[in-house]
Amino acid sequence: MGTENSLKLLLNNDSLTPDFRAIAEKVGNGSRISEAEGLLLYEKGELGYLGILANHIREKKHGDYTYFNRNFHIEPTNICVYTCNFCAYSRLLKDKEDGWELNLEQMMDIVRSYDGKPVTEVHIVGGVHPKMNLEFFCELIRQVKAHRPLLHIKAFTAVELFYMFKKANLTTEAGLMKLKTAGMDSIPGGGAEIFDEEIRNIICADKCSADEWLFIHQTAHNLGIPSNITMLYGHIENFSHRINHMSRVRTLQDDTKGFNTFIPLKFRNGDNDMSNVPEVSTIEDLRNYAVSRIFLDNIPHIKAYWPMIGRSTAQLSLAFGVNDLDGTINDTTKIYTMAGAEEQTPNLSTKELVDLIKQVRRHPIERDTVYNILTDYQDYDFSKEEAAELKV
Ligand code: V47
Ligand code: SF4
Repeated sequence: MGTENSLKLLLNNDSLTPDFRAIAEKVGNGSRISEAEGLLLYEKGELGYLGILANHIREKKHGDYTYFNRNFHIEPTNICVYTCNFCAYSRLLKDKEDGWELNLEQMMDIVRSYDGKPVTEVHIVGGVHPKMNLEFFCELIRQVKAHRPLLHIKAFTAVELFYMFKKANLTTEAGLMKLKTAGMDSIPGGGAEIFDEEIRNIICADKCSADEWLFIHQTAHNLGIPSNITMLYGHIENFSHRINHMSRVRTLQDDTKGFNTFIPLKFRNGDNDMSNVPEVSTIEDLRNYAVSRIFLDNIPHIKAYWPMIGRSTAQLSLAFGVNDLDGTINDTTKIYTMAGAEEQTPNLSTKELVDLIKQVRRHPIERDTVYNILTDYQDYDFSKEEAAELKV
């Protein structure tokens, strides 16, 4: 049954209350819901109802297309000057024997290990090391670009950037221009956590504020650097904090149009200072994806980060507004593994990712970082790649 029919059936249902009918009508005619309506969806929206609305929007925007890319991560260090309570990954400089610090050569070795492999993006993020400065990272980016000019470099959360620019005594604009000139192509969405100041002060008091995070992304967008945006949910925040977070995103996006993708990140409670906080259920994950899709009418893509939620929930999420599954990753990130995420060795070959998408009757599309379509995998013959050992 098509998405139009599902919405029609929903609207024909006499037991729909006026407020839920009004929201469904707005979704049907493509208009924006209010913060109060977003909150109502979180508080009282039933999973089936949310799924119909979110899927309607997803299919209006993207049909069955489900995007992924072929990427790998570099995590330069897990030494961090900050002490976010939810973070299982970072170590303070004084405990550095417990952590890692990669030098330029070691990071270039990682890049070179992908020579000849069809990856299109490197995602570089890590802890905020007091001694890894802007010059060091500009040099890393220059070397990566010199070695592989077509590799898209998505690098550094606003939290890392804020610290780097402050230490270098540069304005946000000047710092971003230096990185852009070195070859940085876009900025990932990490570090946003939850913008509400009260909650932010409890879970990550010492790093850049919500306004500072948003200002870095706003400036990046104005300089032609696209970015993503995350939301860490399912800890001590409540639904109105999530709506407030997304409302700030929506407002900035109206102005800049620079965000490509919204990425809800489920709080995982393994081995961190918030291990006493229970994790939310899979149902809550699906409800959250759906409300995000419905609320963020001006954000093109909603991503489920499969290493975090696992393959089955990632598949389910594709019926609740999600249209992107990030990338093959190749076991190159530790940030979730260390917090007890589903996937302890996150690694999917392209074929496995394609099969995962096809199993739930969606249409797998390889994209580049900014969503240009690279390959349609619906009827793809993998035998040539396998024969050439290009498997990633
Ligand atoms: O900001 C840390 C999160 C983020 C935990 O832009 C945790 O394409 C849950 O932002 N439980 C960094 N989450 C990763 C990130 C990201 C990932 C994938 C794609 C993109 C993109 C961005 O990881 C941090 C923080 O919110 N995080 N610890 C935890 N215990
Ligand atoms: Fe550092 Fe990022 Fe961990 Fe916070 S979440 S402690 S900024 S590595």
